[in-house]
Formats: sequence, C-alpha cells, structure tokens
Amino acid sequence: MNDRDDARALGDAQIAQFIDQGFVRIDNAFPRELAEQGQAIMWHDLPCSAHDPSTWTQPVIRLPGYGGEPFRQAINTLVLHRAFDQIAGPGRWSPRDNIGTFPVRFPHPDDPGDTGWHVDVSFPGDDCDPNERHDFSAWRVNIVSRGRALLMLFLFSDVSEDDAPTRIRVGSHLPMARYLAPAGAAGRARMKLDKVGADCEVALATGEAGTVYLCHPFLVHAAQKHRGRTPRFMAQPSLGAGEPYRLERDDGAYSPVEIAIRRALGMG
Ligand SMILES: O=C(O)CCC(=O)C(=O)O
Repeated sequence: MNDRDDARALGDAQIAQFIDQGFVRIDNAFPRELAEQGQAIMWHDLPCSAHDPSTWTQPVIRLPGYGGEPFRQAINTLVLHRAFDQIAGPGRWSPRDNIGTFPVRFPHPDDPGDTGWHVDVSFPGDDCDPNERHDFSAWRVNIVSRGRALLMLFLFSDVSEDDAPTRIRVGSHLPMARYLAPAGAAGRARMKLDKVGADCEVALATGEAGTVYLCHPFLVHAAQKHRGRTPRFMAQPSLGAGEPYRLERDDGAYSPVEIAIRRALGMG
C-alpha cells in the first residue's frame, strides 16, 4: 500500500458501487463501544425500559438530536472523513458534531405510520417561515442537492433483516435525478415518490452496531415495521454541503455524487 492508498477508506469497486447503486456500506466505521455508550444515553431518555418489553408500547419514538460524546466521535472517525472526501469530494462537505435525531423502532404490532418512500429534503423554500425550526413539509431538494452532500445511516444497534432495517431502492438515485432535473435550482417540495425507482431491487440497511451507510442524497428509501425482538437504534444525519455540487466543471474533477447525477442525465 502506498501513501495515496493509505488516505483511501474505499476501494475502486466500492466507489463504482456507490455511483451505480447509490450507496456504500462501511463496516466498523465507528467502534461498537461508542454505539453502546450512545444506546445507554438514549435508554435513559426513553420513556420505557431496555429490560422490560412490556414497556415498549409504541412502534417508534423519535428522539431529538444528539450532540457531544460519544456521538461526535462516531460521526468523525478517520475512516468516515476519508470516505466523505472520496464520495462527496474534498471541500464539498462540512463536518458536524451533532448526529441528529434517532427514530428508535420497537417490536410492536401497530404500523408505525411513517414508512413511505421518500428522499430527505435539504433546503427551505421561499415560502417557508424562517423562524419555524421543526416543520420541514415545504422544504425542497434540487438537482445539485443544495445544502446536503450525503444521506447517512448510522447503526447504533445490531440490525438484522427483522429489526426494521431501512429499505433502500437500489439505484433509485438515477431516476430521482431525472425527476428533479426539470425543476432546476428551485427544486421540488412535497414529493410523492411511490413510483420513483419502484422497479428497483430493494436492499435492507442491516449490519452490526458501528456500520455506516453512505447514501447518495437522491436515494429513495423508507422505514418499515419492526418484526424482531430488539429495539433498533439508527441515526440518519445529513452530511452538510461545503462547496456546492456542480454538474459542469472545467477541470473535470467530479465527485462520485456528481458523476452519478451526470450519468443519470446523459451528461457523462
Ligand atoms: O427509520 C428508518 O428506517 C428510516 C427513517 C427515515 O428515513 C426518515 O425518518 O426520514
């Protein structure tokens, strides 16, 4: 391995997979001990007991954003920073200390009511109230993913197929780019994405605690009901943008996120 390889977290096949499929899974992206410490903090904040399933009376509880340790360390490991450089491009993402919210999913017979196919929105439209901090219903996404470099899934518990892994439409970032392109810089809000990528295979975001999925911001995904035995802890922070993505570059230094969008639009 030479010096250049040393600074790479992902191999060429993983980068190619990201471009084609819209995501890459990184095992051991952060230490399991940090996931365990994070879970302990969250159990303290939850209105139920880790040791008594009879107290798990709701299918999902959304915990508010977490910052500080151990969350800050989990989102800032060397391997992740190197992968962000490789996927989003150096200077095109901004580091974050806060890991955001956790939709904690519990084994429960009720439908959680939040399992629709979607992409995560990334910037407020002109019609949004600048003082409103919780209502994202009119937020937008545009063809250069203004404000969002990546979608990320951070597993803070072991997630098997039954433990409500996030569903991913493999390769759906490509039709999603074609859906966004005609809307230009203004982008789209209040999108109904049931049909976008509906013919794509579905992958499940499973893995051990410490696994991270780096996803193209246009990847269509959805939650699902928990059918297992152990509550699922997963954060889904955005990676904020640094220098905005661009679809035309004189030097041709496109990042894999940009390459995927260009390919979808027949530009590269
Ligand atoms: O909980 C999940 O598996 C995904 C949740 C999600 O995508 C969301 O809340 O935006």
